[in-house]
Amino acid sequence: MKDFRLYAITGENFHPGRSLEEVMEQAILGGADIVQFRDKSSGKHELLQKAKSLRQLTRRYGVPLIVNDHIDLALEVNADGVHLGQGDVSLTEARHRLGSKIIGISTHALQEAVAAQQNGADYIGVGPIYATQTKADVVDPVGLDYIREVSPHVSIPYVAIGGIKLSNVDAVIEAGATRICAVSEIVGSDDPAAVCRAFLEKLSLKERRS
Ligand code: TZP
Ligand code: MG
Repeated sequence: MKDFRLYAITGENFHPGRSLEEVMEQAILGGADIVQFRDKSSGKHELLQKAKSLRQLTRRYGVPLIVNDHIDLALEVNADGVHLGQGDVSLTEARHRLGSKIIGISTHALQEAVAAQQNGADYIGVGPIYATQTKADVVDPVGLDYIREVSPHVSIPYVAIGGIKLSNVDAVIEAGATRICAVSEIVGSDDPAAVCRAFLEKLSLKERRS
């Protein structure tokens, strides 16, 4: 898979009055280089309409589109891949259905990270680093130590997620993360593009120093 640095996930409840497309376009214009469509409340028809529209948008900018949870939907709109949780279908089954598409999986502990890599994930989510209100059934924060733990054991890309804000991302980067994922900080901002630029500036500063 093409590498990425700033992973923006949709969260429509954070931007009432602004459309999914306009907010995600702003994120992309600010430099988000991968987008995940995550929607836990829409019905089937609405999910399809939104996924199609995000597919058009991301295609226009050459940005990969990942669909959370729904393999069928990802295949239907020809998304670039799927993001799974630990309780979702197995990586083996997902790989069987998705062929060479991107498969990412959330991990919360080292053994999950190692298993994900062994079982063919293309990338893993590492978190939640900090407490977050965005995900209803989220596990307790794993903290920065999990980033330090994962780095030497995993060779596939890993992305830090969970409660990451411009105000705390420096510590996440210091702990070793080179890829950042956020929902509320990006899509809940009045200026998603500026937030994305600021995240990328912080990641670049670290790259220049190392
Ligand atoms: N998976 C782990 S934490 C999380 C997801 C989807 C939510 C992250 O949202 P936020 O708003 O960036 O804390
Ligand atoms: Mg899931």
